[in-house]
Amino acid sequence: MAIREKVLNMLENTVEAISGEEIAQSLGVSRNSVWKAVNKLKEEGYEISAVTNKGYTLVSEGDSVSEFAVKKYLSKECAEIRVIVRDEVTSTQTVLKELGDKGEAGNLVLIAHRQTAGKGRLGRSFEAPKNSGLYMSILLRPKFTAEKALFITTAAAVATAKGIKLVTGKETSIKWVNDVYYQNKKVCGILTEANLDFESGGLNYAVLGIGVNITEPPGGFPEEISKVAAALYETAPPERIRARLAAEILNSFMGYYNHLEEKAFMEEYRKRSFLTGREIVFTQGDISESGTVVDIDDSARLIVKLDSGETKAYMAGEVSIVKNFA
Ligand code: BT5
Repeated sequence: MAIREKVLNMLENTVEAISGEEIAQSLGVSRNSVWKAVNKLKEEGYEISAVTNKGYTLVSEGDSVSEFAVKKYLSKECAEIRVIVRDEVTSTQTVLKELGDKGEAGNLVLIAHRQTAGKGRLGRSFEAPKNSGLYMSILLRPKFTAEKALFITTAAAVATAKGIKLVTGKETSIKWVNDVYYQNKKVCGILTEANLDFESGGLNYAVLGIGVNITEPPGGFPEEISKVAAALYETAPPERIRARLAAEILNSFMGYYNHLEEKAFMEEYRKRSFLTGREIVFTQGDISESGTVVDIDDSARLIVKLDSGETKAYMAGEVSIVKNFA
């Protein structure tokens, strides 16, 4: 256990203030190490007061995310998960893909407090301002074929919706294929990027990225996305929401991922489908077709009854909604 974990444990278990000297003695480390550990905890969001001649008290756990804060909530499905937390990265996807290229083992989770170049699909960007959301990627080394890897996104969408429900009590829906919606707006985007092994037809690795807006950034979302983006909380969220949410999404996702072929998530995906019953325009490249979404099949294809009367199943593409929300 790192020194700061031990310091945190002591602070969590002490009601009265505890001096740096006492902590140092009981852990067998220097006072300077205690001081450094306290500062690191503060950086991670823990509110720790220091009163002269008395010592340290844990005032609040804030919305801290740290490796051990996340690990505390992980279930046995995540026994092999390793967690890294960084203050700022370009994109958690980019960092993990670089590690994947270098041969890093799978089941590695990277969470950042902020991304300076958050990625969406097809070269789009994902806004990830400081401490406003959960920005997390997972490096996976799937044993299954590239075709099955499509279900990583599907499973992740359900895992995210379930994690949100468990931790916040809030109901969300899933907009095919990779968005989670809260109150008719996008609260989460999901991106899966794969590195293919052409010889085996399998994958060298896949990186799954999940970005959840927890609160709006100070001053609100940037204008370009203010009409489409939502956050789970309008005011300050409950303590440690990001660490708990990260862990619950991982618990649920790894449960599905470890038995992906069972597709146990499909029923919930359909139940939470935002598009079913809605009139839409489907676009893929130059093709644009309008109709009504009737279902999502077991291959996670969107089933649309086109205005022409024909029924089509789409694997991938963009969907915009024609009719206003009911
Ligand atoms: C996505 O792409 O929604 C995938 C987003 C994945 C984000 C995670 S965060 C952790 C990991 N690291 C990364 O760098 N990425 C992943 P797409 O379906 O293409 O949607 C992108 C579009 O969503 C943008 O063009 C905007 O319109 C909108 N958008 C951007 N930022 C948003 C936000 N914070 N909340 C809601 N909508 C947003």
